[in-house]
Amino acid sequence: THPEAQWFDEARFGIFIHWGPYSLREIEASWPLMPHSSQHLGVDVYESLADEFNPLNYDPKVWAKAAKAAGAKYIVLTVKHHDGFCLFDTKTTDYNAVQRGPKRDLVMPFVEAVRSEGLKVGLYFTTIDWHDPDFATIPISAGIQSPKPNVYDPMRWWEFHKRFVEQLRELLINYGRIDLIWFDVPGFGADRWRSSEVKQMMLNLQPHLIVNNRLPDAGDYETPEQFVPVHPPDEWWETCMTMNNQWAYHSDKTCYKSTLTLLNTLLEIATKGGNLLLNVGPRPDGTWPEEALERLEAIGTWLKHSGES
Ligand code: FUL
Repeated sequence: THPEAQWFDEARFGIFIHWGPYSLREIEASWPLMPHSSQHLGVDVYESLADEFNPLNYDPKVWAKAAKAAGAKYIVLTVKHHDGFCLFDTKTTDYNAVQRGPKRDLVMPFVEAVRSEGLKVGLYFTTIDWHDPDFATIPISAGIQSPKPNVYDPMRWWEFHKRFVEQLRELLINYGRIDLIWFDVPGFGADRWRSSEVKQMMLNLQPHLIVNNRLPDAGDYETPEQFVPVHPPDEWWETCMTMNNQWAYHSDKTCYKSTLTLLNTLLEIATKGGNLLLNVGPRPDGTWPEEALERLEAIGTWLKHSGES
């Protein structure tokens, strides 16, 4: 890896952010599109949330300050989850924040705020896209299906793939320095994603970039989800974890992990040489839940007093 990627090896603590139109309904990101979901919404109802989404109190400077005070070294924001809604400006689809509800690019102020606090900028960008009409042509045998009708057509797959690459290019060209791309859903194998070509394209644009292992065979680090590995991998790794039991915003205050539990997790991960990517699900207006802020503040105070940050 590039020398300017070494920060990841020492970071220990980052903040993950799951935020989008789904936050309006306190449902999980994207998965309610699936018919078997207990939070199921039909595609039309789900996608109409994009027009309702209007985060009037969105101030990513406040986010970045809260993350920094907690002792975090980087922040990763869901710029596109499986539902396909883009928080950034893109020419590839009109299902994006500039053309729907907010009528503005939500990623630009985020990257600027994170950078100005001296934190590293991470963008979560899932490989799959349930809005894209050509994505639905993934073969059923690939495992992850689309909630939309599913007819495999390889020509249409590559049409989708073109837009996938174009969106990555937009993210790596239009927003200045990006430190990390957090892919999701490591399905279908490297050939279907042209992983090595895609990785080379990304490194040509931003040579210091770190990529997680959910783009098949292209990752710089491993991503255990919701657990701390008993035997940590030899290579770089990062556990991502929720503070409550949903990635996206939920108002239930009763199911949060205690500060002590979160601190224990962070210390165990640090001892084992990994990073903790701890999730916050902002409210639809753009503010962070009190429960999350209190815990982050307490973690920051502890880290400061113990001389860890
Ligand atoms: C998973 C996703 O399906 C979840 O919605 C969430 O984004 C988590 C971090 O990764 O694979």
